[in-house]
Amino acid sequence: MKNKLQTIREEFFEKLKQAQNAEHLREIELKYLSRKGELSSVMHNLKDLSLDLKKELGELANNIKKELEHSFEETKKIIGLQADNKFIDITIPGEKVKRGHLNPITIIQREMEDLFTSLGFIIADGPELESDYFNFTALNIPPLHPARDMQDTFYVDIKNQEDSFDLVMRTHTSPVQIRTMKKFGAPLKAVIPGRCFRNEATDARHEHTFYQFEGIMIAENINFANLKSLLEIVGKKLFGPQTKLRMRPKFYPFVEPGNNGEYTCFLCEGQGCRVCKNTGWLEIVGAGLIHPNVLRAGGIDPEKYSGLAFGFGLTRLAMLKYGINDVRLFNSGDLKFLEQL
Ligand code: FA5
Repeated sequence: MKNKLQTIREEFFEKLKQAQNAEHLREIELKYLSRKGELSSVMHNLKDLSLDLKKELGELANNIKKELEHSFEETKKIIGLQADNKFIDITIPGEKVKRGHLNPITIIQREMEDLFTSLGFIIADGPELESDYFNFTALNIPPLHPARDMQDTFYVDIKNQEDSFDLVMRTHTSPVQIRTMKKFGAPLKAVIPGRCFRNEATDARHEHTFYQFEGIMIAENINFANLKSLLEIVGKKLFGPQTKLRMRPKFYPFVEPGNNGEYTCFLCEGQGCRVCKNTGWLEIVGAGLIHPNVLRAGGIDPEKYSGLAFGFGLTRLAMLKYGINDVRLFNSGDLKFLEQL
């Protein structure tokens, strides 16, 4: 039996040396290493031997088995690598790298930024976690004023040994009006794109997280005509030269007079359709002349300067432009939604 084992070993290595492909390997495995292979059948016969012989030959058989299996695996690796290399065709074009693309909100934001920087506006930025003061009080919405109910948000209490104050996730980009006034003074032309948050019962048009695009222009003698002509320019740029603007009164505590800017619907051109809910008009921007209290909070003298301000819902603009019917899709993380745009 010892001889038989040695013969199997020699034959195995002879065959392995000659093996050139996966098929040869399969044959060797079947003949020597499989459950019905030669090695197994010798090991099976060990059971009829005396205890001493069983011990001696059993050990030998096991060692040979390990040796053959190890060599077999090594050869398999080498033949596998050769097979892989053999089929490399360097003339085949490489695999296409998948490119990402800009989010629809970023596209609209950049379009708006291009327009306003070409008109001499700077682009300003501010924190998303804002003080209660900048988000409300400085914008002429004092504590306990009913106007606070218009924009509920997420409050963050910061308490430490020296201090205790309220921070809020900003409900609009308007607090950056005050920050920009304090930093640059008047005259001033700035736009402020950014993310806002509200404690909303969400639906197809309301999200807890969305984007706005704010603008202010402060100088001597800024008046309503300046606001109207500026918003007309934006409307034509966004929706085409035929676009008309109408402005209707709306209360915002930080502007006086305050109003809602509406554009003729780009789809039906004012005739009435699904996009404009048959009104012919799209409500897109809140705007007005900056309230004197707000200029004061920004360190600007309202006797000398006046200003205009507006705030677009950037997310809603992207919805209109791309025909997206549910605002919640933007934050859904669903790549299928983003990839189709
Ligand atoms: C404001 O936030 C004012 N700060 C805008 C403003 C600036 C007025 C300067 C005057 C002067 P309002 O709450 O209407 O206003 O929001 C402005 C726009 O943000 C809305 O028209 C809408 O397009 C968008 N918006 C508001 N809430 C949500 C929401 N939950 N989800 C998506 N978009 C929203």
